[in-house]
Amino acid sequence: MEMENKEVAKILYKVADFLEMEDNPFRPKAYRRAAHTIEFLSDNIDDVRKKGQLEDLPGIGKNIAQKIEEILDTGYLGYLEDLKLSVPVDFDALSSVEGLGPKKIKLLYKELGITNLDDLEIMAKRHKIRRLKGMGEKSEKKILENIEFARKHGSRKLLGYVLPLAQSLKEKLERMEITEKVEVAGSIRRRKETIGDIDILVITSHPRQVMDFFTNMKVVKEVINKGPSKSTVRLKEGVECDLRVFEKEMFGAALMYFTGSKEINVELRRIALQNNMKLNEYGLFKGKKRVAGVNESEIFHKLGMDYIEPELRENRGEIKAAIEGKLPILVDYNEIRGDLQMHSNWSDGSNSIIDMAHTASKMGYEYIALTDHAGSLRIAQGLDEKRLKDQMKEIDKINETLDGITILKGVEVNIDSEGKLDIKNELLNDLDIVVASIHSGFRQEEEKITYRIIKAMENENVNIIGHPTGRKIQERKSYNLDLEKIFQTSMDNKVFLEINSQPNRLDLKDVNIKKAIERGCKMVINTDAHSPKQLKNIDLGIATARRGWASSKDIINTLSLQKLEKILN
Ligand code: DGT
Ligand code: CA
Ligand code: CA
Ligand code: ZN
Repeated sequence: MEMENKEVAKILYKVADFLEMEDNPFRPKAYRRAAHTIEFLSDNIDDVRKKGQLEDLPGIGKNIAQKIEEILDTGYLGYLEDLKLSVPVDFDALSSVEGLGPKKIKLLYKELGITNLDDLEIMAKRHKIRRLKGMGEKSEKKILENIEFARKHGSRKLLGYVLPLAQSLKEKLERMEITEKVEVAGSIRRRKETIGDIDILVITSHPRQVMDFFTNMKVVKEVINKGPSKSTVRLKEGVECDLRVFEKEMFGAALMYFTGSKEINVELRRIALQNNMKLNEYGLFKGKKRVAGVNESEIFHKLGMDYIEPELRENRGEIKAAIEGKLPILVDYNEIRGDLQMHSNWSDGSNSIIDMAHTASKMGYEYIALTDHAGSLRIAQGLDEKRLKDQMKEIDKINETLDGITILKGVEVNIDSEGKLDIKNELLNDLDIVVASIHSGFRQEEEKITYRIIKAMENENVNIIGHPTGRKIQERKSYNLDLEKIFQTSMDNKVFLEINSQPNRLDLKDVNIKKAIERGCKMVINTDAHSPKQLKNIDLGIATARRGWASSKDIINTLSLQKLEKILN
């Protein structure tokens, strides 16, 4: 089984979380360190293992190396499963409540017997939590607010985690000779930021054989149900997957139906009825006659509208636009010419500047901006002004050796709690790109935090606001922001809001991108990569931009280097 480094790291982090609830401070640290090493490793961990070099990695000794091998072999770690059994706490659910870490979860369990979200809610409502050590009335109130958020987002998985999984299943099925066509449908095809389950559709004239193969794959943990036209399995990664079989004549209708969303389906069916037709997963019918169904476009056309890209199918106005011929031409997955936020091992990235540039060059980019952390961000090993100057010289040197790609000199500078930047203006002025981001003081009130960002945008050296709302999917809500003011200032000062492509950020998010475009803002899609591999996350950012109705004209890094430099000045 091909395991991603981040999946292995995730299991080790989870072990650390559980160990944290015991009283030995040393062991969680060891697991966390090993997890961090793997998370930021540029080589595939399985390759390292095959070369017998696991124990050469920093922080990985014999014991943890054995555990990594077990994870790579089985997708599981027995030790973690044992730990889970030793405390009957629904750790995933509780830790999804913002503000609850392992230590607090332990406290809540030991003192109040809280094991899940329902217990937590009851105890908070009975005001039992405010009496615990280190808690108070305020944290009790916060918990109540955050439970609701955690419930809503709890069991869904990040697109960035599920998409590669779905694509590998698709490829497995495509490699069978008896499958004629395989498509991933559902929320994954729409590139929604979180995913409930994977939906795959197949054309085949040998459904039983395909189902046998599907339910017996090595990545399957459990068969939930199996039939000739539909089967459902739970994968070892914890995600469910539906496989459905259709005939060729109706495949377009099936794909349309199972791509959804439910909301657009309801609306499309209504429009079909209005036109004396009937739409379902088997086709578009006039009386008993199927008038369309082989592919999606003919169905859309027969319904009197343009083809709607899957990313837009949320019933947010796309049907009306499709009828009026006013859908935007969405920015394409191959239109991005460069990535304007990334980190190297000069700060908290895992690789050299050259490594990043080479991967970017292979991706066909014309330019990248190196934007290491600088100033006071201690946790991210921020560069001081002298190191930043050294790096600029280094980039000049590297640029001379590169062909076809240019590295722009940049920085990610911190916006402090007053809205000031922690690097001097003269130095910022010497850089090609300045990304300013908030990394602390997330909980300030709306007026204050909006002011900080506006103040940063008014600095004439700032080009981009990084991850503008600070949300982390399923982890942290966005800051309280007056987005209208931010959009206006962005336009007035020609400062571009970022669409950050990190799988758990996707910030700005789709609906905010749409609003920004309606106001006339331009944006930039960046990965904020900390390793060469993460540069590939750009597709998640592009998908998000497409879900926000963005065209290439709305996105500045679709421009050539020459044009980009012009609008940056
Ligand atoms: P998910 O899995 O929660 O991330 O979201 P989806 O959109 O993939 O939903 P899922 O897997 O329940 O169903 C796949 C698609 O099938 C969905 O987008 C629309 C269609 N569908 C499923 N159930 C219904 C239904 O009850 N009514 C309608 N109109 N469409 C449905
Ligand atoms: Ca689904
Ligand atoms: Ca489903
Ligand atoms: Zn960083």
